[in-house]
Amino acid sequence: MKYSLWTFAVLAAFSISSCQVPNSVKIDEAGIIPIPTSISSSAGVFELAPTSSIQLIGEGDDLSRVGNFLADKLRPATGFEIPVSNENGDLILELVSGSASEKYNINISSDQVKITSTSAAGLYYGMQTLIKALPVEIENTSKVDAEWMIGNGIIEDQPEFSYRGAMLDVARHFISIEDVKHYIDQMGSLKLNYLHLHLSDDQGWRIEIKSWPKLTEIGGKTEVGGTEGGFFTQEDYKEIIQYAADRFITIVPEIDMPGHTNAALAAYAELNPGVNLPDGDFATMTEGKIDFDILDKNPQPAELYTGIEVGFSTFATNKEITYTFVEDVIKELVALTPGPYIHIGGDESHVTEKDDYIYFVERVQEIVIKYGKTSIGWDEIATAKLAPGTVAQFWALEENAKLAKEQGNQILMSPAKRAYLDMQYDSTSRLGLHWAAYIELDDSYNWDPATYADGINKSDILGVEAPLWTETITNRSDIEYMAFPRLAALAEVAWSSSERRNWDDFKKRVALQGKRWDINGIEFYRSPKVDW
Ligand code: TNX
Repeated sequence: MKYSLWTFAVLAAFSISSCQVPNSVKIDEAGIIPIPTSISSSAGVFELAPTSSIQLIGEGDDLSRVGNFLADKLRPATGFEIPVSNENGDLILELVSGSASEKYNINISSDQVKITSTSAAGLYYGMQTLIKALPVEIENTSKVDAEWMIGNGIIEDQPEFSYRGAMLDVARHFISIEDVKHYIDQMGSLKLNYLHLHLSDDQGWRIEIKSWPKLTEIGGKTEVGGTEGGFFTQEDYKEIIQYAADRFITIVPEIDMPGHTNAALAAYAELNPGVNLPDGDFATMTEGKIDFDILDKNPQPAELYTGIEVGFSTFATNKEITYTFVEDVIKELVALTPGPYIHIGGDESHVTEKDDYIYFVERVQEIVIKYGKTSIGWDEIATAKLAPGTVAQFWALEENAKLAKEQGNQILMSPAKRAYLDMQYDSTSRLGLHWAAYIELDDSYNWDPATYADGINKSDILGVEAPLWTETITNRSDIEYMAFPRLAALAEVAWSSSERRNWDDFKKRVALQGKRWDINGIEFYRSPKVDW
């Protein structure tokens, strides 16, 4: 016999490891969400080994933090030590010189994986891609037996939009700091980079303001349904900001005004318009007529509100005390908030006279500018004169988005029919509203921000944000049911180009993502559109 059995066995083993890469480990078959700009797969595999280690090339705390994140993610399931250092390693994170961008590359060969970027944020996104390129078992928090293989290849990736956001409404139901952090973790894994916190509404005021303490003492007491509310102390808020920043996520705080302000109006009588009398209060009536002078001097505090109807409250836009108040709040928020934006709300102010509304929005933008920040507001603010740089968040009316564009301002895309995570999936969904639409997973996925609204093009758009309103949502499990899998679809809409997006392909990838969510204990909605 010319060839021994051994030779045959060695040849067979060689061909499996270097040529016939099983489909399950091919890099272009991995369930990477959002889909990268380009993936090219080649022969062979990289395998994580007990001796694997992370090598950092470059300087800075951000770089070490990304290295440690990766190590912390890989250690539990593999049981490997995975040291992090500047010494030679087979998992390389390299900060390269060049103007900082979120772009990254990954080069996977049989002996090493190398991620390069000009920024630590880019390396963080590369790391998230690498994790999704590994077998789903990597999500386990204790050791499992698996072959930790990744198919060889090259990934090049960069985001389509610079603002990729999610919003949590912590006002209708208060959401604990732990649950906010948990949401931030999920956002990071989907390469989202802005978390908008809706901190005040009719039903609650959720951020401590030291100069106006009754906002939280009174305004934070309750929530929708009458259960106990809550609020973030300034220390809590700073903790959230840091936790988010460690994951390259910027917090955008929102104080919704001049409407949606009942909680503040319950805390401070003087912010109320004088004529806002509770039913049946005749104390300020003279001969059956309301005495407006007395009311203006002695306005009544509003009652705390625990329902879900909106549009009935307004600050007194004609009183100086209102602007003193707004300035104090903005000053304290700005001192705590490193990000560039303050969200000033501005939606559904149905009981504010149009002229008063415009005056208010214009004045509040100036206050935000005075403290060095840029305003974002719901699309209605575009009916006022927008300051340069102010961003209009499109949720309802295309004509408002157009008004913003005509003024030379950018638009943040959150069309309620596609991007609202509080909309029901269908009529059987156990939670959610449906005033805008029923939104199944394919509806969240199959739209293009750059063509969605007539006349609004890619260059007019700052980015995409997925808001989660919490009228019907009370805890982590509710959040997970509404946000997942749709947040993954919207993250791909925000990150990946429309040419790269494909529903049939996404369906396969999100099914793999579902396995990860199962391991993470995330109670996502099992959309019937996907073969989970
Ligand atoms: C409309 S979206 C609102 C919110 C509600 C939401 C419920 C927007 C700017 N205003 O106050 O929570 O609908 O889907």
